[in-house]
Amino acid sequence: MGRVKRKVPRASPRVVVVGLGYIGIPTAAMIALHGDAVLGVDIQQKVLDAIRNGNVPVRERDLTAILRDAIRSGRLRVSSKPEEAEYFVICVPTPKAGHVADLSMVKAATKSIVPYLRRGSTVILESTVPPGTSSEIVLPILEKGGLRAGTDFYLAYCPERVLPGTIIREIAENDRIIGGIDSKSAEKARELYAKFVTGRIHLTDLNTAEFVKLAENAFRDVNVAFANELAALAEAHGVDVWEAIELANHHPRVHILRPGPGVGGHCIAVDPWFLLHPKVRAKVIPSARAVNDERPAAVVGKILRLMNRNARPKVAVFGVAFKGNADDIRESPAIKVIDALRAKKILVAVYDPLVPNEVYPTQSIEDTLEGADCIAILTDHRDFAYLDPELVAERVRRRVLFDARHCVDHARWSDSGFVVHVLGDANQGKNPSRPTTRGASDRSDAPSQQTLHQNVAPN
Ligand code: SAJ
Repeated sequence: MGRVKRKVPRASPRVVVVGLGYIGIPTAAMIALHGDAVLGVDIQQKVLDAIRNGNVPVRERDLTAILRDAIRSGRLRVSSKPEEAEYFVICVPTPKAGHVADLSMVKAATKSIVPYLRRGSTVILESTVPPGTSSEIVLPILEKGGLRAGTDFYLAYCPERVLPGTIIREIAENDRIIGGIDSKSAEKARELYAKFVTGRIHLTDLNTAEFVKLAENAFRDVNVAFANELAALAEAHGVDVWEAIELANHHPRVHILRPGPGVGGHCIAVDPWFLLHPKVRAKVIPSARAVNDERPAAVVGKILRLMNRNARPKVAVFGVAFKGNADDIRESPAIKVIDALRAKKILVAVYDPLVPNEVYPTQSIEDTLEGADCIAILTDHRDFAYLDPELVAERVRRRVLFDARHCVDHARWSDSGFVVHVLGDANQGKNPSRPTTRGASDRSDAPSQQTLHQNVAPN
């Protein structure tokens, strides 16, 4: 990929964005595209090099195009050090350490901007943090530089709310919540976001904004846990949970989410813990976490029951990303399932069309299927709906499918001789499995990866 040349002379930044990851890059690019000079700052040289060359170190639809436009316009530069600016936007990760937030990157990013703060600057934190972080941790670090928040500079919290996979659309269209240390701070932050956000912007105080962000992700976690519990109950009652959920969702005030092998990613599986407080014996949020954390083990149990303990059973895992159509494996429930199966001496091959091999070791679709005793779909990548079960059947040793995401056409797989087991549906998988008609050695004319997929969308 050729280096993208700047055509316009270097401008001093109006906005400095600290942390060039999933949130920082699109934020910096959007602000630049809407007319402000932006400096993106990151401590990783390889991230800076990639961006300078117009390459996006994160996979996100349309992001490369807007990043390149922003660089080409001359309004986006990157550097390892901040500069003086009117706005500082902090977008660094807050992983969890045990059940608490690791704020080391927030602290380091905050310290890094202190020498560049000037009278009238506005500091905005976007990272997901426990309530109180902006006022009790960020504020004192900033004030060590001698300026006073609310008087000399402004401080606001504006959580990112974008869904990985649709970040570019959501970064513009979603409503934003802005908490300010005072109303002037919230207003100053609103002025920045109003340039590129078409959704509504709601102003509040710092703690409330921090709390709202966590409440949103805990809400989703609890609702996925509810769907997961329904799946277990449906199996016990001999009901198909997918049909049951579909029917229940016809109620005007019911919207049940989808069950699955667990909750992954760097947000929903992590953030609910940050909401807890020592003074409160919270029950719903920790229970939801426990329900979702137990899902991989339940899936492992199901897959083991499908294994005929022949010489060395092999499972072909489809999808290692934490969710469909993503290339991110952080906290992925699929990895927990794979590791547990391997610990039980099951041979596991992994195919994921989106996750690069250097991120997680995967195999070609052919090698993954070769001699498999069970195909386990653990991630709902759109690609999997296009697999041709007739061609897949020619590669495997036993035609057994376990679909933990309800994402392929089960009738077609059954028609191709597969015994289909679906998470949450006790009625599937009643037919005894039958071996393939072709021997494992008779594979010379096997289809290529391309032909294992249909060319048309399934019904
Ligand atoms: N999942 C299910 N069933 C569902 C929905 C999700 O099992 O019905 C699983 C997914 O497979 C995945 C996990 O939950 O493993 C989380 O995926 P997700 O799509 O629910 O959420 P994230 O982590 O990609 O993004 C969330 C979003 N938060 C909410 O929807 C409330 C996003 O808007 C946030 O910006 C993001 O967290 C974040 O950065 O905090």
